Amino acid sequence: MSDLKALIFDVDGTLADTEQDGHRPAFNAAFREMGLDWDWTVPLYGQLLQVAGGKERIRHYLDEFAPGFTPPGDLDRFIGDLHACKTQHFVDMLERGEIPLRPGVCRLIHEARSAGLMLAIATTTSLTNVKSLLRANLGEASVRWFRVIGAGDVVPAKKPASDIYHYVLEHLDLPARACVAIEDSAQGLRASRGAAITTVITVSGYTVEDDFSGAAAVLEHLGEPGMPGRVVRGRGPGNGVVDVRYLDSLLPSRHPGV
Ligand code: XBP
Ligand code: MG
Repeated sequence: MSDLKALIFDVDGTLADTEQDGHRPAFNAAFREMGLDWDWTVPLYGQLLQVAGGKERIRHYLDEFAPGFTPPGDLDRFIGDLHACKTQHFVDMLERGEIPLRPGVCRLIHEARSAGLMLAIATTTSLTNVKSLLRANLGEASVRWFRVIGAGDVVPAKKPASDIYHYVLEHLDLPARACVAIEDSAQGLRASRGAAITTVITVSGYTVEDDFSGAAAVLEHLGEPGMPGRVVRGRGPGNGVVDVRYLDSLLPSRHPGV
């Protein structure tokens, strides 16, 4: 019998490779729409990703790269409006089908549902973005497949703080030892491991150089039959395809005494 009761997915970089060609152009489109001449290039955005959360990232950019900028009116209001505009551009891209799921994500979600596992999301991005990503790629009903969607501002501190994972565990009413998290970044790994959750990393564009100490395994992606994911570090699934049985085998209860 499986000790594994729930899978908890990160969103950006994990469900889909959203950052470079999703969030980044959406930010730039919002800047243009609001008459700002800012351009978040691919390398600059890589630096800005050190700060999780879009609103927090805009604030960090102002502090570090545009200290002389004077907002029209209240700064919090300005950042909120700019971020809302960015979210609309991001959702538009999703609705145009421009942001697909990563290999193995759809397969594993269906397999986990068939195996009776609970599904959850733990993300820094907004609930609007999560629902739009799920609906665009898995259909209207898919939002309800997730018992808990922990997103955005529901917790005070975003990743790498563990708040969002504690929130999800509490709402799943499960102990960490019954769950596996799937993440793509060192920040996400810090958040999940801070809540003592076994974590598998599927590396994404901006995170290949991250330090993934503490991960149960680091993989290229979740893999599909005929398209196995390469194992970067740790023990991968024998056939390169992450399934429920493999994830269950990573739980601490499967390695007593370690
Ligand atoms: C990744 C993030 C987010 C996105 C932007 O979140 O840090 O901030 O870059 O999303 P995760 P918003 O990996 O936890 O899914 O602009 O909606 O904040
Ligand atoms: Mg991520």
